[in-house]
Amino acid sequence: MGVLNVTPDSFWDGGRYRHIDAAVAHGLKLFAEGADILDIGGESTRPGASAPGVEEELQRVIPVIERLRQASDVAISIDTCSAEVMRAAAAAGANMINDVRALSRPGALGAALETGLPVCLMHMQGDPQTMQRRPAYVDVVAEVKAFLLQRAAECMAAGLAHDCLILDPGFGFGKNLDHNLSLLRGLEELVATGFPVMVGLSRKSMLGDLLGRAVEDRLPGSLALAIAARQRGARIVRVHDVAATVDAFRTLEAVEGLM
Ligand code: 8Y7
Repeated sequence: MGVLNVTPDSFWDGGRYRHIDAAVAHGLKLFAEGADILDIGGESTRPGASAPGVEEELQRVIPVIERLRQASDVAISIDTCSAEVMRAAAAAGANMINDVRALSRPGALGAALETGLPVCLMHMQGDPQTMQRRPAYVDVVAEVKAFLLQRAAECMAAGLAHDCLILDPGFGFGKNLDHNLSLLRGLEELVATGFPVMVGLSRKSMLGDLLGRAVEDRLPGSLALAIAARQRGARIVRVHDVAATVDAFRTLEAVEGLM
């Protein structure tokens, strides 16, 4: 899965259409590099970020989805927590919902159900404003797994099909370096639930903590984390660097005799 963020700082100035053009071009580039899915997001969930209004989020993502849908048959994931954005994205041709709040916002579960699309449920401790202040767990693997299974059960009770659910431990979302490493070491426990597992590790601050590197110098570390996740059974790996990750995975597959 390639990351396509549509979250410029000043989206409402005269540069708006240029931003949309650039986002579409970047999405098509990631598709050509081998991404099976593009994850399109209009709300920054980085630590400390504040949320845009729903109108602004719609204005950012819907034109990009429409244009990518016209231009290619890449699978499109909408990265949103908003019921309204889920509905509009599905109508514009999105194929999947990625909700870092696991359908907890009012109306989100109902909207996801209406779309009939698969949904990635992600674990987060706290909210993006405050989550990295003092994350705390007794047993991070057990707690994240229990939360995701509970949420999956609630979604299925509401009518979502088992086949439509994907689970994600939410690396960096209310987790310190030790928590993130424990979750990655224990990823097979989540894989053993039988739900497909998705991970996002690309260029995250755990690599800053581990290596002391700035975000632009975290590709080698990101590839190591992507490989570690894949070896433990992750089915969807959300990355910024598609071409490099495809090379790493093709190499891994050759070694493992998968191709
Ligand atoms: C993740 C994510 C981000 C992740 C899922 C970043 C939207 C932060 N990370 N969605 N989104 N899993 N499912 O650094 O780990 O890319 S945004």
